[in-house]
Amino acid sequence: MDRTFVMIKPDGIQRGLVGEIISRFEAKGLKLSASRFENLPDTRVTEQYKEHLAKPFFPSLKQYIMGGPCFLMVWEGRNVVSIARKLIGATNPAEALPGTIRGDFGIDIGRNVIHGSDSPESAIREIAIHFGQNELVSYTRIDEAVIYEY
Ligand code: IDP
Ligand code: MG
Repeated sequence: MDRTFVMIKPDGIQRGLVGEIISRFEAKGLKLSASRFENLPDTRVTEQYKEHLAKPFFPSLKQYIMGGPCFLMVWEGRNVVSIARKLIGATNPAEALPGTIRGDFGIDIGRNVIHGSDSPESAIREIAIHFGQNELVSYTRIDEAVIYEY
């Protein structure tokens, strides 16, 4: 099964969206394999967003992500990386489609509620930044038998 890294950002926590967001992933048929609620240290925020280090918005992005606790998750499922990105919606919530998390709950690009890995390679990299192998829980969800055709 594929895995992806998803993180509810501090604005999502403050606005009480954790349960709503987890529900959407669960209802889709994806499987939670790890989670942690924490204040992210500078080092992991920088590592997570290192592709954006030289961008003008990097300092404000870092301040945003370190502005309060985040809820970190690993989700599992066939093609979960692209499925999660679709559930999350476009980077700019003003342009994200209704029905997506950012489309339903956000307005500003700098307060877009949630992060999701953009490729299977990024997912592997990001999961390793935040979670140890021993934190990834392996189990079968009973409805997998009817969610997947094979
Ligand atoms: P993504 O989160 O949809 O993958 P990226 O382009 O990888 O989007 O940007 C990472 C994060 O940086 C975004 O989710 C958003 O929080 C922030 N960000 C991206 N572009 C801007 C911008 O132009 N202004 C402010 N923040 C931005
Ligand atoms: Mg990205």
